Parts: sequence; C-alpha cells; structure tokens
Amino acid sequence: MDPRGYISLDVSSSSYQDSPVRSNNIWRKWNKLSRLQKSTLYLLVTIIVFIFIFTHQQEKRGHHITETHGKKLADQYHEAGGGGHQWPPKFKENMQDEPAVVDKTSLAKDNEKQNAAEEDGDNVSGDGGAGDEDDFVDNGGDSNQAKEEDVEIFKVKADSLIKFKGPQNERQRAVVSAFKHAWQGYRKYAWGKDHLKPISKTHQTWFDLGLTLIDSLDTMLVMGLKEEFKEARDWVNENLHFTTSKDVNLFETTIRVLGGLLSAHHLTGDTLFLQKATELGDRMMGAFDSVSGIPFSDVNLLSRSGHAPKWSPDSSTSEVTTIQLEFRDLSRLTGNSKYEKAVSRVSELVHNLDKDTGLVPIFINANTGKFRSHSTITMGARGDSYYEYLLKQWIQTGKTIDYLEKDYKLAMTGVMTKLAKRTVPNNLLFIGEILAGGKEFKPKMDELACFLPGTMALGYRNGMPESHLDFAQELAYTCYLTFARQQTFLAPEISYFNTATGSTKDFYCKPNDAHYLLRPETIESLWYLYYITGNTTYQDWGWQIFQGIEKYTRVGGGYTTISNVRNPIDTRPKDMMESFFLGETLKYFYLLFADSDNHEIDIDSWLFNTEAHLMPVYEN
Ligand code: DMJ
Repeated sequence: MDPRGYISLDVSSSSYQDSPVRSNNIWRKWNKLSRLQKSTLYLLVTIIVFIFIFTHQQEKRGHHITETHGKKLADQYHEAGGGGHQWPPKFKENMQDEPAVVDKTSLAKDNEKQNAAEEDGDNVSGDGGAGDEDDFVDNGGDSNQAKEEDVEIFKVKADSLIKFKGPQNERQRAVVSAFKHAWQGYRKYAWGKDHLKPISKTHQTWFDLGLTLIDSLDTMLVMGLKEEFKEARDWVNENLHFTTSKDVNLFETTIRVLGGLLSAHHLTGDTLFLQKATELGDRMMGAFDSVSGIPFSDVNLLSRSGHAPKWSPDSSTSEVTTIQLEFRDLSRLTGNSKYEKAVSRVSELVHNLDKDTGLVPIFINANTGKFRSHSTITMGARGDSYYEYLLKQWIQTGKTIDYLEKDYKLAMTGVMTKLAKRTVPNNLLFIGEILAGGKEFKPKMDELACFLPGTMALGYRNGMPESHLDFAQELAYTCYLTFARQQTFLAPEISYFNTATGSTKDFYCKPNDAHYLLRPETIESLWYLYYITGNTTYQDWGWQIFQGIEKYTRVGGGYTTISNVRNPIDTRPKDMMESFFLGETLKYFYLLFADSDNHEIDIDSWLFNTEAHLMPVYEN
C-alpha cells in the first residue's frame, strides 16, 4: 500500500518494446504485488470487460428497437392503404407543392429482395385468384435471400416533382376552358364511366374502368386543376376496382389505365395510384401465358386469363409492342421485375423476327410467335406505336439497350426508302402502306400516322441524324394540311394521295373515311417540333386546328366526334367523346401553347407514353 493511501501501480518503467526481458519484468512486478493489489486489478479488469459487453448489447438492442418501430410504421402504412411493397415509404401520400426526392435506390433494393424470394418459389404477391387481398402484404421476413451484389439500381433522371403553374397565356387559358367544358359534361352525365356521349347526355361502356377519368388525371395536374383532380382521386380511391369478370384489351388498358395511374403517381408521389397500378398489372399478367410469350390481345381481369380476340387468331403487332414503357416502369417502381421481364421478352422476340428494312407486318400470332405473312406494313393502325416504343424504350432505359436503337434506325430507313412518296402537283411528303407482302404500295395515310413527325423529332433530339428532323418537319406540314384543306379545319381519319402525273389535287378522302375522332397525333407532333426547333409556326398551326375543334365538335354536353369533316354544315356528330381527347389532345394543345421560356416538362427527363401519360427516363 502506498504511504499516501493509494494503491499505486508503477508502470512507468514498462517498456513498449516487445521482448522476453520485458515479459520477465512484468511477471516479477506482478509477483511483488500484495494480494489486495492483485484483487483490485482483477476487479478493474472485470469492470472493463463488463462495461464493454454491456455497451455492445445496448447497441444491438438499439438496432432491434429501430427495426421493430420500423415494422410498426410499415404496418400502419399498409393499414392506411399505403401499399406494403413500399417500405420504407418514401413517397408522399398526396399532391403537395414542394418537390419530393424519391429514393428509388432503396426502394428497388428492398423489393429486389422480394424478387429473390419469389424466384425461390415463395410467391408473396398471391397470384392465386381474383380479389386476392394479399397482393399488397408486406414481404416481411424473407428478405435476406437477396445478395447485395444482385441488386440492380434504377435511377430516374428527374429527381423532383414538377411544379405546374397553370395557364400562362390566352391560348393556354382557352385550352383549360375547353378541358373544363369537357370535364363538366363527363362529370354530370358519365361520372366514372368509360366515355361521355355528349349529345344524348349519357355514357358508353367499353372496359368499365372509368377510362376518361383516368386518362384525364395527369392532364388536370399539368393544367393545375387541383380541385378537379382531388375529386377524381377520390373516385379512384373508392370506386376503381378490377374485380368484374370483364375481357379487356391488354394494350388499351395498359396505355390508358396503367399509364394514367403511373403518371398520376409520378406527378404527385401519391401511393394510391401505384397501389392500383400494381393490382391492375398483376391482373393483366395472364395475357402473357401463351406458348411463345407474345401476349394475347385480351385478358379477363377477374380470371386473369388471356385469349385471342374474337375476330382473329392474331394479336396486333403495335399492341404487343406498346406495353413496354408501362410494365417496365411498374417493375422499377415496385421493385418486382416480373412485369419488365415479360414485356422485354416480347420486344426481344419481335426483334429476332425477319423484317423488311426494319418494317413489321401488323399481325403476329401469340402461339407461334410469328408475323402473319403478307399482312400490311403501315405507320397507321396496328403498326404505328411499334416504332414509337422502339425509340422511347431505348430512351427510357438510358440508351443502354442497343438493339432498340438499331431496330429504330433501320425502321426509319425503311420508312424513308419504302413508304415515303411525294404527291403531284405540290410534291408533298407522305407515307403510304405496303400490302400483300411487298407486292403493292397503297398511297393511303391514316391520321394516326401523324405521330411519326413527333417521334422522329424526339429521335433527333436524342442523337438520330438531322435528316430525321428534316423528314419530320416536312411530314408534319402534310399532316397539318390534312386539317387545313378541309373546310372544317379538321382532318379525316384516312387520306389518299395522288402521285400520278397530271393530278390536280395532292390528296382527298373517301366518304367513309371522313370522320374526325378528336385524335391527338398531329397536335402531338406539332408540340414536339415546337419544343425542339422553337419555331412558333407550329403553335399557330395548332391554334387554327383548335379553332376547328371548338367550332365543329363542341356541343352543350362536351365535345363530340364527327362523321364528316368535308362539309361544315353537315358534320354529322357521332355523339361520342373519346377519353384520349382529354388525356392527349387537350394536353398536347396546352403544352404546345406554352411560351418558349415556359416548357414545364423537360423532355430529356420525361417521356410520354402513347396515350400522353408521363413516364420518367431512367439512367439505365
Ligand atoms: C390513342 O389511344 C393512342 O395514341 C394510340 O397510340 C393510338 N390511338 C389513340 C389516339 O388516336
């Protein structure tokens, strides 16, 4: 014992050098210690060890507490309808003004684990039958199956919600007022139904999925119509169910409903839309259960089984190749890769089929996986959006899938060399069709084909040759003229072009093709061209067409398709307002009329699906 009353441990002479001499010294000193000194040292060491173990335990318990708390939050979130797939819940529940940074990295990581569990035969999404409540059950414990290095990370280019300002000029205000008129009619006479019949003031049912309401959701957001949007959102929450035994068209339901819901989710962060989109996506997966992997055109949402349409054994080529943006986006939002895998396979199968300079016949068989030989090649109905989605898929995936770019480029060469011709007398550019396996050229162009200038301009924006932009501008002019040369300033569904020497008229339309269905394609192309070139002539052309729509299609109950664009005093209204009029036509008008310094949607970060619903561009 130290005379000063302390237990003194003299370690000052200890050397830090590791030598036998040093060990002997320590041992000698230890032996010199009294029993009390030794016991005190034992006690000290024991206390240090105890403190170490205790601290470590606390740390572990801390993690456990966080996990339990997290699980509770997840449960509450799920009970509140938040969608158990999204843990942690990074998305905002409702439309809010400040931007939300969406952490899709952690979302994808979490859900990739679910994929691993599913692939191991543990199907947590409960595909077993109709109305399966387990579709949104949190995957909970099975998550440790995924290896960190297997996780694929998908990042979007845009990292925040867009703040839409509402109309900024007279033309935009006129479009919003048109939208409100259409919406009021729909709200009053056809609420929650597929389409408004604005003259008889009743409704039309196609798939019974509230098509007009869902097609309109993101248009209302773009136009800043918050009140209307909120009411529609409530309808989706309370009334959008997919449990009726109804055959729906896979393509139409995907581009309008799945696309509309995903877009509303992207623009608001509201998980309700993603929850509904996921349920719909799950119910449509049965369409892919064919021998070849090419989907059937129809699927029953209750039984989840797919089948060919009643009128043909085949699916349309454009339909099976125009579902990829939406299903891929759904996979990346939910982290469940099954949707993307199914549609990527379709694209790959079509990629591997023989084509004429990249051009595809319009029918394909779901069982054989082959094109119907000798079917028509066209940029119009049943062919159109195959080409559009080659380009847009390539952009969507950060330009990482080479065959999409190659197929698109080759197809555009095919368009320019095989389908494009010029009229007599004015040398106007148009695109016709190839019939009977290449034996016949038909100088006929659908209004639907007028999407092509917009797509080619977008391609140019993304690195395609300047000749594509030149081609797009010329073709857009012809499309514009199909409107401008009618007294109603509205285009017919189909135009025929004269190429024979001595012709006095560039194009004409047949009585049976003289209807205008409120279609958007030309307006869509004008918008892309205005955005990309800055040329305000495209706005002026659009404004003229808008006047035609106001004058000849507006009726008390909304807007109607008409049977005859050729005679202003005998337009023969058809009593039908198509959902794409609100989803596409009015949206593209509104965007087209934006002032040049006020493009609210950055087209390098966002894509429009073929129904004008917004999908983010991913970096890979
Ligand atoms: C829309 O449903 C889509 O744009 C589709 O790609 C083609 N047809 C209509 C609009 O005309």
